[in-house]
Amino acid sequence: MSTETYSPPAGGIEGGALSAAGLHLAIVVSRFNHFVTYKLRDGAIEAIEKAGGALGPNDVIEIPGAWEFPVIVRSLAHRGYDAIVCVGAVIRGDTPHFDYVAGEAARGIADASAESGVPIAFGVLTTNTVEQATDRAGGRLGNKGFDAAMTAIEMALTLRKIRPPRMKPRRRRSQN
Ligand code: INI
Repeated sequence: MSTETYSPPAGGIEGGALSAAGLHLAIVVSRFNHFVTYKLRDGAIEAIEKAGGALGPNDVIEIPGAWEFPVIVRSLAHRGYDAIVCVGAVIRGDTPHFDYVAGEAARGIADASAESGVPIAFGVLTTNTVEQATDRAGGRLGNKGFDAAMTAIEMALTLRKIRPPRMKPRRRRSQN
């Protein structure tokens, strides 16, 4: 089992190399297992603020469960965000439900990111027990929401370096 958390590049968060200032970021948080996911969300918000970023009132979006991630991130990816952070918790129960929910959430998020070219960080815990989840949501193994947000910031900055920011479409002059 890996206990590694996000490791910033040289000159990382404190050094300003990972500045989120001016980035348009969204956090999508699933409410299922909210005693875990709200802690992940708070970790993601903390990371963005620590990196000098700001979130608008509509940039933290709640969805019912992890199954709903694909449809929402697919839509958000076309709304001008530089990166999106998904935080959720799928915890194994007595039935195979876990496998469907976790598998489709992961696949849908990966597909939306690859198709849109917008980084979408996967801060969705998939664990066998509640304890494994709480350990990773501000517990003894850190906060994977924080880590996912830092990953999203780093990826947005990396893409800015290797490609110019998208031009805003020019408004057409009215004919009269
Ligand atoms: N959703 C989760 O985010 N985590 C879970 O652990 C979970 N389990 O175990 O059922 C879960 N189910 C709900 C699912 O994401 C959908 O919201 C639901 O099926 C309605 O589409």
